[in-house]
Amino acid sequence: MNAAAETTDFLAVESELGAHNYKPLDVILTKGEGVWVWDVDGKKYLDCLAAYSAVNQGHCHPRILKAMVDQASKLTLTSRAFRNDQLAPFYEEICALTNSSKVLPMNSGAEAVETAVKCVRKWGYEVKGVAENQAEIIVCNNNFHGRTLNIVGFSTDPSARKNFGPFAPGFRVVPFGDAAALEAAITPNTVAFLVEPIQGEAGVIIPPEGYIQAVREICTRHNVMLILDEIQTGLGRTGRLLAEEHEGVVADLTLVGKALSGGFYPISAVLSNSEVLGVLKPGQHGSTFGGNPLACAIARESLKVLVEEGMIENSAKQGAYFLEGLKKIRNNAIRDVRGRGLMLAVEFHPDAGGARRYCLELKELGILCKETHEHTIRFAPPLTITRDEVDWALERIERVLTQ
Ligand code: IF1
Repeated sequence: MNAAAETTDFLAVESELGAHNYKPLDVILTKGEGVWVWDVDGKKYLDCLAAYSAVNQGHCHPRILKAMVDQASKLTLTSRAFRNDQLAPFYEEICALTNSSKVLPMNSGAEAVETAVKCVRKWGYEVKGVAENQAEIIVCNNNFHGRTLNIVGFSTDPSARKNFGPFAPGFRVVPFGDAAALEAAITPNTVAFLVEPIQGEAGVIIPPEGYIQAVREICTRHNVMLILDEIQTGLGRTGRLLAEEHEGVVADLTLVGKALSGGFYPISAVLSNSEVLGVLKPGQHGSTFGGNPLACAIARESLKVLVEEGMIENSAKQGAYFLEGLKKIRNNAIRDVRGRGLMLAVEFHPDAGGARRYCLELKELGILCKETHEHTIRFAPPLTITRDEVDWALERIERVLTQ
């Protein structure tokens, strides 16, 4: 088959045999290297999504690949019924890097969120003294924390919730960015506040300066656990290792995932700076693949690469330059341009016809990006992007957005 025929067949087979729970761009990728990906027709694209920040280190990073292949040739999975020689070093390295005192490894981001919810509830009953089954957790409107039933149960996105009920009780929703609203929602049964430092899926919504500091102080004063979901904002995306650092805040539980594996393998972790993880006793939580030696070996190298190759500093530097370039683009349809580090967004006015058409036009010019909630384009390339590659992207983005 020639490549063009192959592309058509991919679409037909996906449409016929796959569930239609996504509406991807019609590009069939076959190779990735650094910030670049290639489709089956040999066309090259700059990846401005980085798998929603799971490929911060760049596609197929050679050092992470080597760590994966070496470990996969030795030992991949033991279950947690036995120990392995990668888990303790992973614990030491991620706790030292994030100044954490306890860690619980899981696989997907949603599993890390669910694990944190279970732990803060258990802490609430066994340490804080909340009556059994009365624990409340506060979340924000327009949150995105994953797709499991419990998590969509506290989503405010109708399409994430419709016809998936009934949902678990015990969650309250407050406006994002409003610390006073958080304090007003706290009751004696409140055990935690779960929030993204910057709301990713909602469209890179950056809270007012000082919000995270304010919620940290409120949670401390009310003996409520602060859970920061850094699954998307963490690991260098916003120009710091963790987004919480922009406000000098230390959460009680910090959730990481995605780039914890550099895009090679599902790995997530619940990091704790308090003893809330200490409430778990053997047999009370776990997962078949959680903390497996292959995952740990990959995560160890992914973290090393992020730090040793200056990706966090590069995210801050290139992100500031990228944002400045986006802000210079003149188009009356643009409502807002915002971002922190390499977590950037261009929001269009609701009556401007939607952002997807710009994504389609950018694809034709060799840039892959994704709209969110119809009117916003996110630009979030791998943190390895160079100044020249940002210039290459900006020239094309300006061309499309000013047509
Ligand atoms: C998809 C969105 C982003 C996350 C935060 C937890 C999770 C995610 C802040 C759960 C995952 C992913 C899910 C992925 C697309 C992507 C996404 F568009 F869905 F919302 F990034 F914004 N917390 N986000 O962003 O992690 O269980 O997926 O490993 O559903 O296609 P996960």
